[in-house]
Amino acid sequence: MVEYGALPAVRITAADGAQATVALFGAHLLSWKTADGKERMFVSAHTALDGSKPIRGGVPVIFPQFNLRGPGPKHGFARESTWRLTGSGGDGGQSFLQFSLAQDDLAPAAAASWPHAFALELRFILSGDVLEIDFKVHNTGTQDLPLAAALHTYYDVGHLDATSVSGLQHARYTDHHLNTLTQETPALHFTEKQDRLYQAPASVTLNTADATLRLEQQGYTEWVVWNPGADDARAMADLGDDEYLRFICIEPARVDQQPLAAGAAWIGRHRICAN
Ligand code: TA6
Repeated sequence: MVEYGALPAVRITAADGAQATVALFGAHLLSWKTADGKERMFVSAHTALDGSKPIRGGVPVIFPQFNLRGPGPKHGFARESTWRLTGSGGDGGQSFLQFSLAQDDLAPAAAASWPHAFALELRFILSGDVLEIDFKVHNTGTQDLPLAAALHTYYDVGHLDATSVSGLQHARYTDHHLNTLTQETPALHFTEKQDRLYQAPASVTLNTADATLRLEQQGYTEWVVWNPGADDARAMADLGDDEYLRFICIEPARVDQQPLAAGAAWIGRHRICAN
């Protein structure tokens, strides 16, 4: 165990030196360093790191609701719940950490907002310059569970000016004005606020001044791409006025709550490859 701010966290180091740090609060990935020592995650210098609020940065785990698309707390309660470390180890160059959360683990307010029994497993697998995050949701109840899920990943991009996302040309998306459009350009650049929901291909590429990351997903239905831009950033208490220039979020997501049958399991896989 290590301390990250005031949060207990677990750190793993792979054979080649790649490293990941995950807080029990939210099973929240706070840092991912590839074997070259380069930090790939952005965490705001203004975020709470004491469990009193969700963390602004890293990988917030979104469950069972995306944003305000449901009756519960914004982006769900998983990012504000304390998970259990249920596995760790490694072999053959891979290292992993596994966290679990079930209905009995919830704080009273979250439990009161959610009448469905469930069991979550989140597994981080590190090897070389690849991070995989497998997210399993098991409906342990006797009725359908309305399921939305996402990994709200904040990438450290150095500077927004040199950043783009490719692989989305011709994809349909909904923007923050709720217009549904088709992306014409080969790459998305960030000259203003972006909050887009893509019905999109299985992989996209994040290009920054000094890195290329290939992002793949299976089991999810959308990619959400978000940067708040200058005005929204100024209005956020847990983000510095200029910090929006340092990150973008690219999120594998199952945005709308869709029923997961009693006894059934859903698995979302996300693979991030840096080179
Ligand atoms: O994923 C994009 C988004 O849903 C945006 O609409 C924006 O509000 C953001 O997430 C951050 O939400 P948060 O609750 O973490 O402030």
